[in-house]
Amino acid sequence: MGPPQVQEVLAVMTTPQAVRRASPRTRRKATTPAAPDPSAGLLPRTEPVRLLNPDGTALPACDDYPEPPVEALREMYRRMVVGRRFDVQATALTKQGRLAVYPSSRGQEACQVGGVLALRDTDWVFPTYRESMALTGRGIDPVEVLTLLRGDWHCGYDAAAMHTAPQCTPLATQCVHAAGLAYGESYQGRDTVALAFIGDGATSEGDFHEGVNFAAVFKAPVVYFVQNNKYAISVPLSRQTAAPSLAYKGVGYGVPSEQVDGNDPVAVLAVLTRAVEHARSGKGPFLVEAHTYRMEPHTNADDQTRYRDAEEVEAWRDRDPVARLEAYLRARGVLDDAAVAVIAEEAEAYAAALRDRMNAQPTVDPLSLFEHVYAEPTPQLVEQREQVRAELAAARDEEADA
Ligand SMILES: Cc1ncc(C[n+]2csc(CCOP(=O)(O)OP(=O)(O)O)c2C)c(N)n1
Ligand SMILES: [Mg+2]
Repeated sequence: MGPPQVQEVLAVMTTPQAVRRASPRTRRKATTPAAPDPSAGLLPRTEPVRLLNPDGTALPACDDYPEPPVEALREMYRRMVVGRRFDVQATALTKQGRLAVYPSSRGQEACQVGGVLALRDTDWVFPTYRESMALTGRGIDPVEVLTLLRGDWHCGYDAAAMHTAPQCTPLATQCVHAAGLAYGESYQGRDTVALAFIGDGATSEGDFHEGVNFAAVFKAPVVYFVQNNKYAISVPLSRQTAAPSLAYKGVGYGVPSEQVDGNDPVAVLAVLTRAVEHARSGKGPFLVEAHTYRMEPHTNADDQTRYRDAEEVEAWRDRDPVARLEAYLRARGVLDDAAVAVIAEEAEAYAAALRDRMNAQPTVDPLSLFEHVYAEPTPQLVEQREQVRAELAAARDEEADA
């Protein structure tokens, strides 16, 4: 006898007797415990972590994210106030022609400062063009931070000494650099963590996905810190992603993620502290999405009125991170008028010194542009350098004759 045909098998399986025979089995199957959810521990909370209300009053404590020590919060407040004053000064410098371009991070102070405050000095930061405040908050000389934005060809600070990569203008490339550095450090037995700042728009770039994937597979200690400020220049988040939130992008790579209210300084520092600990303890990368808002145009060259309403911007003024932290610290009795005045004075002095130093005309040798491109310059570079040299000499002669 040959093997039963498919139709015959189906006919036997669907007789009433066969269905009755199968039913106890089906019942047993229904009571079998479900397999563990492989995404458990990877998905973010459905709501951003928040420890303070917008008016600075405290919300109930959160077991997963203990509140940072009050001294750290006071220091955070100080750096946020000085950082905001720096930001205002840098914006003014663009209007005076002292700075070519400046992307403000006003409104994002909690993220800028919280990001670097959660790190050790030996950890590495991989910033974008918007992170000037984070870098000054890390203690880098503000003039050196602004060197690139002034139009110079190089990063003004010593990246290796400051454990801070040059500010990245090509979107998301720093995500790959951070993964490589972090992997290299752990490979050599050091417990360095790399923190890569990235914007909401840049999460659509391939480098973001490649960086996160590499870090996940090789357990590189990186914290990917997305500042979702709702816009990529004029492109709103709704045209950027269909994901429930950007933090959900981690699960696809096996990377645990969290979302946080990016205008709540206490929550930002608490979440980042845990993310950094996770990375340092050898568990691989962690993705944090902070919900925040850019209060100023994309840069001084942008006209924000073409793509967003003034009412929208105004609504975010009520969630100001600096006022929020100040109200909280005052209510806890660890900040008073006198302390606020001292910090405000420090911020003024910081801005005045920056203004004075930026008023000095930098002397840049145009021929230095050709150095450091290749160890040995190519024939084309040699030719171009000679061309510039000749043009400069001709201009000098013309000036002397005039
Ligand atoms: C690879 C690449 N593509 C395009 C640009 C042009 N560009 C500069 S900033 C920007 C928007 C980025 O938005 P987002 O990542 O949200 O950061 P934000 O500026 O809001 O901090 C774009 C498209 C670029 N710098 N690099
Ligand atoms: Mg953005």
